[in-house]
Amino acid sequence: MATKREGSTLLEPSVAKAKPPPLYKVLLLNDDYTPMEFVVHVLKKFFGIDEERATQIMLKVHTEGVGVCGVYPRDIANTKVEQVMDFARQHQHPLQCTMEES
Ligand code: NFA
Repeated sequence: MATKREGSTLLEPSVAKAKPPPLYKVLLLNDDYTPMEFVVHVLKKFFGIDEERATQIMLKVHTEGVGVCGVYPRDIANTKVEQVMDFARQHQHPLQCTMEES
């Protein structure tokens, strides 16, 4: 049997370590039309962020093009993206929300 060594990528299958599940960043993207107050509202409503921090994140998205709303396991991140996209569509704003492995 192969000897198990810390840091090795060549482990015997029977002693392979379980990898922790990946985390995903949920991102908001800037656009020219969605009102700033709507973006702040989204950050408070779906990500539990307070007014001051939500305003900081909104301004980062506005000036830099993208910002992180939070970091979650895949299914939770995916649900957040769907909730934000549905809410923006219901209000006829073009706000885009996406996710990427963190
Ligand atoms: N850029 C938008 C505006 O000037 C505000 C905005 C911020 C939109 C963050 C999307 C994300 N009204």
